[in-house]
Amino acid sequence: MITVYGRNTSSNVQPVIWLLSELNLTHKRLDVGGSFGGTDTPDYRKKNPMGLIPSLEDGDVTMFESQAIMRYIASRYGDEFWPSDPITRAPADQWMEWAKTTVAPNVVYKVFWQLVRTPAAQRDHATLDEAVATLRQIMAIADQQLSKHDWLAGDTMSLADIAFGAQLFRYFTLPFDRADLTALSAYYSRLTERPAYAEHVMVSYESLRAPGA
Ligand SMILES: N[C@@H](CCC(=O)N[C@@H](CS)C(=O)NCC(=O)O)C(=O)O
Repeated sequence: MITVYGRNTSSNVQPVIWLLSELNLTHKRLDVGGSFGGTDTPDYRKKNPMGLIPSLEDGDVTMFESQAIMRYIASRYGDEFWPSDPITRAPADQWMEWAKTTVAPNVVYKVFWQLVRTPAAQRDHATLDEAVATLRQIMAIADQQLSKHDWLAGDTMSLADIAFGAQLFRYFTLPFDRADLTALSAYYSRLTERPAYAEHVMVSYESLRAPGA
């Protein structure tokens, strides 16, 4: 049985569970992290020395880092989202890294953090404004890509879409000034029609809201 440790409101846990669900893999998710705690025990630190979520156990495999976990799951349990051919896989890998290193810092660690996790009185408006401006530029790149084909890395869904799409619920529901991007909006709309996305990514983040945010 695959076990994922991590609360369902985490932007790093959600893509892992979304992937498991897309692949119809039997798994269980345990509430760990945030208000649930459980990340400081010696036993948990053996799974994840950073004391963060998610962590994964699958038989003899124990690991942390959400993107590595996704690559492990997708390559062990099929070829669908992570092609074994390096040439086919390269664009998916490229956009998957882009989603994590370029999009997530702005959507999650800046805009989401300032608007939801930070009391309004303590909000850092310079950080927020800079991230909003950056997002206008980088989401235009995604929009251009998605105007050429249905998925971020080409004509088939890949881990790039899981890594990127998992951030779009926050991106489209947070109250900030987004660029009007037709292909990106249509892509998000298609994602929201996927049952696994609706169940595991479109999860209310109100429990994470700081008092006064
Ligand atoms: N690079 C790590 C980042 C993990 C991370 O920062 N997780 C956050 C949740 S999104 C966390 O564990 N926060 C502490 C907590 O929830 O207790 C990954 O992708 O797995």
